[in-house]
Amino acid sequence: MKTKISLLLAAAVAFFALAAVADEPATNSAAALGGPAGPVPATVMPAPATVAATNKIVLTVVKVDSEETVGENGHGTNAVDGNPDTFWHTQWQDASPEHPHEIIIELTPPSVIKGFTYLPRQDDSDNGSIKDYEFYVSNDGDDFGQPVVKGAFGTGKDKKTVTFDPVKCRFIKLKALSEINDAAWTSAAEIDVVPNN
Ligand SMILES: [Ca+2]
Repeated sequence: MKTKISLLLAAAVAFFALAAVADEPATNSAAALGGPAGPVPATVMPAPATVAATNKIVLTVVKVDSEETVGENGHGTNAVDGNPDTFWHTQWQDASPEHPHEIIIELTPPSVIKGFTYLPRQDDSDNGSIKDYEFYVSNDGDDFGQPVVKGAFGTGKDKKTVTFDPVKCRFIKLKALSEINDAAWTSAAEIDVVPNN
């Protein structure tokens, strides 16, 4: 009888010992979740990435028929750099190619636009300021079809805005047919589009 009781006690001790061990991980886990003892990786979120909050269309010059890069900084890219003090100017140093002159600009992303703007050069000279123009759009950069709009800019240094029915496109082309003083050049401080929104 005494042996049986001892065996039962031993079994009971073993049972509670095993139960305590089995319980241990759960106890530790609960302590980790609720206790102050250190960070809990699963609940630590990384800082959110900064997302540029802008819908601005990025303009990239893909072609100009002519640009002066020796006598002055007349690169075509100056027409979309956001700086009114820099401008695209067709060649004049060793030769002055005749009209028409044109600049092709890619829109990223392709966008629905309802117009474009032209800012003439903002220094004291009028050389190259556009008079007669044609404006085209394209989806592939090759086929521009018929002009979306054509007209003539007035004189003056103010920004000219031309609007038309909204059209989706990936490329625009501004073709200059004449200069306000009938010289051979074309210049542009800034060319931009008017988004349809
Ligand atoms: Ca510029």
